[in-house]
Amino acid sequence: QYKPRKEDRFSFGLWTVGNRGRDPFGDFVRPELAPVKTVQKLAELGAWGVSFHDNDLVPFGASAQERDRIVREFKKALADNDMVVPMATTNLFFHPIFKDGAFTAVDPAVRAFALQKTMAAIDLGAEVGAKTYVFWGGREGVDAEASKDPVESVKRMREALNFLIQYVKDQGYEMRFALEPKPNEPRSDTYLPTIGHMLAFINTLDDPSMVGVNPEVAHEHMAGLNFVHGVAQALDAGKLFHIDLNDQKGPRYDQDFRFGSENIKSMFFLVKLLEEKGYTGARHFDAHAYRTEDEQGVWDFALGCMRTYNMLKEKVRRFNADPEIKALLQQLHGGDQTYGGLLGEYSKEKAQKLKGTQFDVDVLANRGYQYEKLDQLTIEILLGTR
Ligand code: GLT
Ligand code: MN
Ligand code: MN
Ligand code: MN
Repeated sequence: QYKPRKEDRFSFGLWTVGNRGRDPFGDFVRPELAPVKTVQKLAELGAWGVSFHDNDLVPFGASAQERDRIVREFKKALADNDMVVPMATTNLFFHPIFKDGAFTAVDPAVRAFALQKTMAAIDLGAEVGAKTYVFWGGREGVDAEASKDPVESVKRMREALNFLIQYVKDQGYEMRFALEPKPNEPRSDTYLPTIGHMLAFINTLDDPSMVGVNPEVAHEHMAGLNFVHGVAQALDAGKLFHIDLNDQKGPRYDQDFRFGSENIKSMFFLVKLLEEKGYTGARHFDAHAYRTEDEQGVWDFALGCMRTYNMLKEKVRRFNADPEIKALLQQLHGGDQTYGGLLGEYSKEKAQKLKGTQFDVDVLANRGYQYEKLDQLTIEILLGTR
C-alpha cells in the first residue's frame, strides 16, 4: 500500500544515494556508485526521477568526448528504466576555485568562471530534459565580514541570475530557476539565508516569473524556523518550484537525514500542505544514509524516504476523514456570520459600521479553543491509535 509508484513523483539527487559518508572528521566509508547503476536501482525501488550536479555526472575537467560518452550512457539508462530528470544544478562549491564563493566571489575571474560553468551545466540539464534548474549558493557568503560589502554581494547575485535568465531565453530552453536558501555551512554565514529572504530577492530580478524557490527541510530548521509555514508562503506566492525533503535534529549542522526520521509531526503537516495545496512538482529527497551504512543501507534509506512520505499521506487521509476532528475543525472555523460580514475588503461603509459595532469582549476573551483536544487527536492519528 505504501509502495512508491511513478505517479508519486519521487526523485533523488545522484549525490544523495551516492553520498559516500565523508565528513569533516572522517574519510569515505562507501565506494562510488555509478550514475547508471543509481538510475537502475532507484527505478527498481519505485522512484520517478533523478537529479544531479554537473560534476555528479561529468567529472570536473572531463574532455568533450568523455562528456558525450557519459551523457549518452546516462540517457540510455534513463530511457531503459523509464526515469526522468526533473531538475539539474551546478556544483559551485567543491572545487577550491570556489573557496570564496562563485557569483559573489571578490575575484571577477572566479565570478566569470562560475557563469561559464553554469551555462555549460544548464546546457547539460537541458539535454536530459530538466525543466527546473536549482541554485544553491553553497559558498556564497563570508567568514570574515570585512571581506565583502553585503549590499554589493546581493547585487552580484542579482547580476549573475539576470545573466543566466537571459541565457536560458536566448537558448530557447523551457526551464525555470529554483533558488535554495541555507543559513550557514560551509560558510559561517550564507547570503540569502531563508525562504523569506529568497522570496523578497526574487522580486528584484529582471524576470521574477522565471524564478522560484527550492526550500529544504534541514536548512530552515537550522535557522530555527517553521518549515511548513515557509513552504506555505512560497506556495501562496506561486513560487514553490521544487522542494528538498529530508530531516534534521534542530538547529545544528546540516544533517540531511532520511525524510520523516525525526520531526514526524511537522513532516505530517508538510505532506498535508503539499498534497492539498496543489504542489505538482517533484517530491525530491536531498538526504543521505547514515555513515554507518553499506550499500544495502543506502537502498534501505532511499526506500524509507518514499515509504514514509506515502505513510504520512495515508495519515493525512485519516486525519481528514476522522469525524471528531472534522466536527472540531468545523466548529472552530465556522465563526459568527454577524462579524464575518465586517471583515474582508475595505469599504467606507464597512469601516463606519465596524467603528460602531459593540463587541462582547468578555465572552470573546473567555472562550476556550479546544486546541489541546485537536492536537491530541492529531497525535493519536500519528501514533496509529485512530
Ligand atoms: C548540497 C547541498 C544541498 C543542495 C544541493 C544542490 S548540493 O548537497 O547541501 O542542500 O540542495 O546544490
Ligand atoms: Mn538541498
Ligand atoms: Mn541539507
Ligand atoms: Mn545538503
